[in-house]
Amino acid sequence: MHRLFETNIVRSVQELNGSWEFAVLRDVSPLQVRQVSGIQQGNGESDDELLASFQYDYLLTVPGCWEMHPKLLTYRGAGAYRKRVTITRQTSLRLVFKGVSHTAHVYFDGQKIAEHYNAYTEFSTIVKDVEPGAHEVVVVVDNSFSEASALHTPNDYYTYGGIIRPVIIEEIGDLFIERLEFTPQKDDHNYTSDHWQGNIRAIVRNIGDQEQQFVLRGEVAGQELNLGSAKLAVGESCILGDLFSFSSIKAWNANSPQLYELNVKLYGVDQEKPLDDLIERVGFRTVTTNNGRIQVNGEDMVLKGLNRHEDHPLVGAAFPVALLSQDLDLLIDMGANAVRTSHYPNDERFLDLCDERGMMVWEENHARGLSLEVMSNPNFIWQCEQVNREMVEQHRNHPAIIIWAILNECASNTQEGRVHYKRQLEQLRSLDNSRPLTFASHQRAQELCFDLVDIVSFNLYPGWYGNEDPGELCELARGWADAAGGAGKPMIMSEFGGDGYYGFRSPTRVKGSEERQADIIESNLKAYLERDFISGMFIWQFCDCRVTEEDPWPMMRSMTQNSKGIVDAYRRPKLAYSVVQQYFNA
Ligand code: ADA
Repeated sequence: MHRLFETNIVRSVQELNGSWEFAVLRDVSPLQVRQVSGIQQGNGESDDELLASFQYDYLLTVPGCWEMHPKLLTYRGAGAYRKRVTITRQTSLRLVFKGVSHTAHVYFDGQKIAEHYNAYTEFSTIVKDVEPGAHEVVVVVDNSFSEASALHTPNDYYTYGGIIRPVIIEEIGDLFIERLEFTPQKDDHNYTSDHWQGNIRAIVRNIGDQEQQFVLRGEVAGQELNLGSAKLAVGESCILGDLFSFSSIKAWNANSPQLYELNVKLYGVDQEKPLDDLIERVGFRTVTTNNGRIQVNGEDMVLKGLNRHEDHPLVGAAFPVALLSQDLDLLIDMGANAVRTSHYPNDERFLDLCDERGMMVWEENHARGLSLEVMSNPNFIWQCEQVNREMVEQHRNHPAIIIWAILNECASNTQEGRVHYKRQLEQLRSLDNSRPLTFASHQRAQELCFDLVDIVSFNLYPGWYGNEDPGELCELARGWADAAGGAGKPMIMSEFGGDGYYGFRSPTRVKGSEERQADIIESNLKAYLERDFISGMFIWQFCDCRVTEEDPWPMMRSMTQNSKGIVDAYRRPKLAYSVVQQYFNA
């Protein structure tokens, strides 16, 4: 199940999940091969010899992380996944990979057809005019750390190896709808009326050998939409769409998360039968920042949230829907109305669940604690630009996402770092200007980038890394923000918390005990909930998570895990759980 709703009725879509053969490539890393040889392999080049040398000794589940296999518990390096697919008629195929960690090189019948960097965004590739019969898909996956990877670095979370999210294979014709974009608008600002606008854009591609003419028709909430017609030259794509008005709309909000299907069909000229289709699920809501507060549908909100790493000892980062849903159930049970996808774009099905249950989402790009030196890595700029673009293009239709963010705790205290923050925030605004932007800062009075964002956000750990009083510290933080270009902007406490080792109880309430963790959470929540200038808070963190074993993490994190979860890695509640319930439900 790659989404929580049907994405196509006309187009044939199959999941390529299940058992794949797997070969460990201890000595071959495609990234290294490419760097060492200096050969940039392009589409269509054959790597027969390399592919033929692989020994497929394992059967692994896709989606899955190879670290779940008893022989690969800590394997860091390259591996090859192989799957045979049978096609029953001549067709073009579109292969969609929802997440491969970290780097993927994809081969179809021995020909290289795609490569992609970053575990947390999807990519797709097209193979034209495939003959009926059996074919072979090989995905060479690499989760090693090197200069080539600026964003996956040894860090305070684990980055696994494998095809961690679903794989889809679609049969497409010469013309197909690549993507749909939906942006709700409320031009009358009258949120009691059921009139809304929706800006709808469809991206259509012609992969055939001839010019193609087509018509696009859609439907939302029972209303038919004429999206226009176009003539598309060979190899071209185009965008069709308009701003549509809707009546009798129920808005999406956290208490009543009304969703609608946006169903778009593509027809040949004068044809009755659609050639292709694409379905998205959308909601009507606006997000604004006025008067130092955050509004959803014009109403001031206080975000009561937790930071969540997509990590679980049973599955690594490759979550089945049941576990995604369990996480959401726990968040809701704690009284949270928001979740932050620290520190990377999340599984789309988690976002689908958030849409359904009214859980507001701060989604951020992939970066945690990158120093100026890492930000100067020549790969940093394109790797960030790519993840930003893919995150917004792929997730923009989720009404649950109300904030985009970048670069958690990076060098925003330097002029060189500021250049990156500015460039990336401008990029995000150009992709989607319907949501406020922020980043989580730990730079205190040294912060230089608050003038660039809509919301100022602080990661401070009063009671854990220091013994400050949370109330006094957040007032100081408001002052730092005001002095640094953040005056008048809403403020979020984006991280706070402390370690609590599951089962470690201590009458002295020593640091690390569940008691002390509960005390820290309580003093922070109390301070933030009673201050009007705070528009949101995200506890660090939802669940304990594994950290990478490379230095310096084992020395910094007992049991190589970040133990600041309110539930442990297996989702067992700690003492702080009921404290969160008490404050979030008050
Ligand atoms: C940082 C960081 C988190 C985590 C946390 C901690 O603020 O953003 O990823 O490392 O600190 O546990 O110290």
